[in-house]
Amino acid sequence: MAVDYSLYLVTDSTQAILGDKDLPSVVEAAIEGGVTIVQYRDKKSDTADLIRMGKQLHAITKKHNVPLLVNDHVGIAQAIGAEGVHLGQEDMDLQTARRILGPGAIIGVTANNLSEAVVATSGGADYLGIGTVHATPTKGNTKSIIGTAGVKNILHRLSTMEQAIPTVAIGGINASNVQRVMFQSKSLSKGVDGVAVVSAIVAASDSKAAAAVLRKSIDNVPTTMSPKAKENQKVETLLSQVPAIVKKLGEMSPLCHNMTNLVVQNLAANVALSIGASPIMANYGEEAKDLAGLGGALVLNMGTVTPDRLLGYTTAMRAYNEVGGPILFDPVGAGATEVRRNAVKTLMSNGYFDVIKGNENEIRTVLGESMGQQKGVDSGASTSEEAEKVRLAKQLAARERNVVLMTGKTDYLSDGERTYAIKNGHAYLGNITGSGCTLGTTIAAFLAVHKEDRLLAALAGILMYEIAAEQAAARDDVKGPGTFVPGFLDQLYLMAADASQDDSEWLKAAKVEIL
Ligand code: 3NM
Repeated sequence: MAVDYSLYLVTDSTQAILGDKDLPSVVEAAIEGGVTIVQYRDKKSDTADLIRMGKQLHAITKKHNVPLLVNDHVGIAQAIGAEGVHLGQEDMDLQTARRILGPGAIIGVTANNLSEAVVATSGGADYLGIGTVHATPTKGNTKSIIGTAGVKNILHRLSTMEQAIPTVAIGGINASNVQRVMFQSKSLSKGVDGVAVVSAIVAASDSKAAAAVLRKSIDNVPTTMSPKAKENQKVETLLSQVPAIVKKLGEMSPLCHNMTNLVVQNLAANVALSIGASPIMANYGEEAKDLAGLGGALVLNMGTVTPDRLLGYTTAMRAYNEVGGPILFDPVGAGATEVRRNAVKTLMSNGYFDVIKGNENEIRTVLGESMGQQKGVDSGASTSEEAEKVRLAKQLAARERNVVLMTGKTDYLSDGERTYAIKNGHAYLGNITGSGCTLGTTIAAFLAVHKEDRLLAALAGILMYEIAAEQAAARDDVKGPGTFVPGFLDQLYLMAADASQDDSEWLKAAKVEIL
């Protein structure tokens, strides 16, 4: 029998999740809403109660032709004639369970890492529950939060194995993130077959409606990261859309929420104002819960990171991810210290970034390819050939299914499918502090107003920023880095004003090549 794992309900009978509702009614409503498989999970009840409830649930699932699995208790599964069991790593071993339940039983295993996944698959598991994807209050003793990047790693490994095994992702999955989890965790060769949820259905006041919303999202997961990638490929096609996007930015004046380092606060706020965005420099993560709903974008800049800030960043990421608000991640000095290398891992496993922007060392570190010790936060001279830089940007974008900008004398912009080289900017940008960080601020503002094609939004921001720098450097009153900063802010401001008048002469200076 082919099992449909697409919407996998795991029950919970605790007051915190189920409340005063009746579990069999919740399960039946959830099946009516679109749940395709049910796991009875009860860590507290004694045998008699487990059998009583198990029988009631099985009567319901059988009526709807949906398999019922029992968590952990192989004997209970056998006693009530359930279709199978789900085994955690601390539960009975797979082979013993198989011997007891026979070849026809569905036996699933929880896998938190590559080796657990490989062992369970070669040991004959019928499916894997991969997690914990996001932190969840539902299960206190989860081992580690692996994020969608962790799920993707496991899927990639599984795709190289002889046995094809279905998988479900579990942990903190709900209506607001289910599409992102399914979309992002897909490796080039393999995606999850479904998602397993507890609280998103069991804690909901209307479990049928909650299941139906999840069902609809699962059935409509986007298949490509850039629906416009095909039509928006040629440089001319992209450039022709830039003026309208710059104009829209001025009209919408989106909120540009910066959680950035101590050094660039003032310049970042001024750049945001000059291009026509509305900056807020809120570094306290709890504030993101309100700010994320305002239609803006978030910049997470890792410079001058502290434990407090890291906590704030993860809270803010979550808030923006939940509403689908764009986030730009700037892993400043990613390879400089052990603290920052770990901070990158924490952030990358906590959610999704729409754009990752960094110099070559930083992108390499985020990709997990160590460069050895990086000195400070300066970009340092690059010795790599263009092909190597393109590989790094493209590979990270393909892995994360997002947009990656690798900055340098030439910038490389990729979404894993399309890659461009941008040769604008001026040497003075390298002589002032915060020029990379405030490019991040600029791109974030553009992401907020142009959601259809994030690569194009980023390109518009890069061009406005770097061409303004060229114009500023050419001004008579600009004599060096000190006078460059005010001249640069003026040029950004003037370009925004021109855009409002449909004047986009400046765009003629764009130096963009498709690779
Ligand atoms: N197993 P919710 S996480 C039962 O990581 C369970 O193995 C997990 O609950 C694992 O959908 C989890 O409410 C709880 O976040 C998932």
